Amino acid sequence: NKLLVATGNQGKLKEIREILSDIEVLGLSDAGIECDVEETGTTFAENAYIKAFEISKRTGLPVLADDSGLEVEALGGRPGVYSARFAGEHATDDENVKKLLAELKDVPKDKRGARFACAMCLIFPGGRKIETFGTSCPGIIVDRKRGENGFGYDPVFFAPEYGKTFSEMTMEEKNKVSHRKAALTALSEKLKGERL
Ligand code: ITT
Repeated sequence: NKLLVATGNQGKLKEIREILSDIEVLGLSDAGIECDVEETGTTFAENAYIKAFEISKRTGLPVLADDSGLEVEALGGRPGVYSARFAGEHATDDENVKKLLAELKDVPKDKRGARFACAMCLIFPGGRKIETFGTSCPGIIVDRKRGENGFGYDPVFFAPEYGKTFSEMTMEEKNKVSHRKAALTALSEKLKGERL
């Protein structure tokens, strides 16, 4: 019972592995596949489909793709689908977080609301596809990094309900309230226990 996930992001992969604990989850690097699909879509759903479709075409295997990002209210929903490339084409997580904090420098605390969003697309050989979407618990963007866990924007995404940033949560805690968990729960419901 194996599932190939069309991602080169090790942070995503770790979380997906933990959430889908009864399936053997492989990333592109585990399968020796180059991670070079261009994300030309304008929505999370389009990009998830583009990644799943391309890798399933190349391998003939069932493929799951995750396209996700951070939506900040004060920035009109940016960086959104550009979250990975916010500070430039090959930006590091650190550079993206720096750019976000710089853009929010003069925004007061009560206007720093944000959420993560995640689109999942699963494509079977033969072309059947299942698509889902999920959002995280509400958050605010704090003005400095807090915590060591997670990846991406986790160190500055503070969840008031829990009094912690996503980086101060354990993976188990984050996986209860994350956009990725919500999208994968919806996916399991659509699969209704059917084997992959
Ligand atoms: P793949 O396309 O290979 O899956 P990627 O990192 O390019 O990897 P995306 O295009 O979906 O993935 O961009 C998602 C970006 O949004 C990612 O780089 C993070 O910076 C951010 N992000 C998504 N989920 C996150 C999470 O749970 N915690 C923190 N940041 C997250």
